[in-house]
Amino acid sequence: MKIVSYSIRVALLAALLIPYSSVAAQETPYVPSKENLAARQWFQDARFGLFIHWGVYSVLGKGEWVMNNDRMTKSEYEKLPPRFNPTRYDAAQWVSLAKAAGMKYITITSKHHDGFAMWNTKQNSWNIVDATPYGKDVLKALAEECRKQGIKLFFYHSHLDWYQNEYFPRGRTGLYSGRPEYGNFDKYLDYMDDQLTELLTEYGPVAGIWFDGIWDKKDGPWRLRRTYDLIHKLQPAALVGNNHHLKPFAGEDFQMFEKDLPGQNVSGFSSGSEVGNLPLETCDTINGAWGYNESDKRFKSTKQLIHYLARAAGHNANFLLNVGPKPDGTIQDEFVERLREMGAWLSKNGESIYGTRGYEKVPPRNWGAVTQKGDTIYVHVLEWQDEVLALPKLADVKSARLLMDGTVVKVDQLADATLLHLPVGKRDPYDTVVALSTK
Ligand code: FHN
Repeated sequence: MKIVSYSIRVALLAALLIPYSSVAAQETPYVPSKENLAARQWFQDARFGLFIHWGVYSVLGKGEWVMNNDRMTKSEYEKLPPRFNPTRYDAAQWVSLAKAAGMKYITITSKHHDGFAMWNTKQNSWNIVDATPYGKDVLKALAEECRKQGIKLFFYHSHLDWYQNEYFPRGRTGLYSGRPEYGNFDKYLDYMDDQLTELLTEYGPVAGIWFDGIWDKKDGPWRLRRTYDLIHKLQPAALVGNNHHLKPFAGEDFQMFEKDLPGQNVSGFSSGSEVGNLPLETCDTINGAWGYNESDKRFKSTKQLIHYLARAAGHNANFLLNVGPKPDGTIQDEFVERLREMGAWLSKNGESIYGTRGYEKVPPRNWGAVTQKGDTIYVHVLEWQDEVLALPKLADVKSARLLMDGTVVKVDQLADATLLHLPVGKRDPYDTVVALSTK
């Protein structure tokens, strides 16, 4: 009886509180620091990052949603950490792989929706050091290696939590975990802020926090701005992004899209994602899964992945490409192979991606995408069989060459169009880049 009345009180209180979107709209304006603005510039120039979804769920090889999808209770799920012993985890190898792929940053799950901390949190023992035979802090090792090899590190952090009892009232997911029908959501938010404080004070410079999961209870009394301000207080340059699938709120530093280029909604996630004016990022998987999925063999080809990278750049967005490492700490061969092939292409064509911005005069088309840096316009020819490619008139073009080997490309200037004559037999199997010089 006592429990019921408490839960009703909590539910009423939650109902009275304003949804997070309206709270955000009423917030005082956010003025990013000088360090933060510089970090945004770096972020936009970086263009390509490695997303890593890794947790105890990898033991089952059915993706990171297995607790929810298989309707596991907390006590059933608690059997996974004792089985998680990634003895083949080698942070140096992961970072080297990201670098070989041409990536400039890594975003790794510190905590996914199962609430399990992949670092040595002091808040409870639901973490890799206290609950697994491995007993080591994988984020610490990764942070150190990233610093050594000059790669920036972001933490993906789930707002949504299927494990904590205080995550109450619950949202749309995590309903089979066997948690009690009461809890103190404010206490949960304090806990989350305390965990974030650990991540932002004990792991060196953190490039940013990548939030996810707020969509689970989007009208909940989230204290987004308070959390964002805490992050910026602890590390002013840390970039805050939130995968809420909406236009950014005050306090956020970049806008993200999931399995969609900015402005598209193929995934079904992006219906509310009106494109704002912050730096942009889109993320996608190599097969269909974020966390390790043993049976998912629908691998995208290297060509598809390079096309996505080029199209993202044409849309002025970064590409955050995911791997879900195995429970032993290794990354499966199919992923490694594709990442290395992307890196090989980037080693020759990287100047058309890094440090560029989407070229607004020629927005992305089915045939390809266009980027720009300084006096050079880069035409990424992705799906074009013919010899002559017509672009809207680009008045300033002085000369053109293939980026891969310098072959001269003939340009015809018509009254209302610029024609590029693409040399026969000189197509890159992935993306033929024509560099147009305007100087
Ligand atoms: O539920 C998550 C999912 O597991 C994964 O982390 C992706 C990555 O963008 N985001 C969520 C779904 O929007």
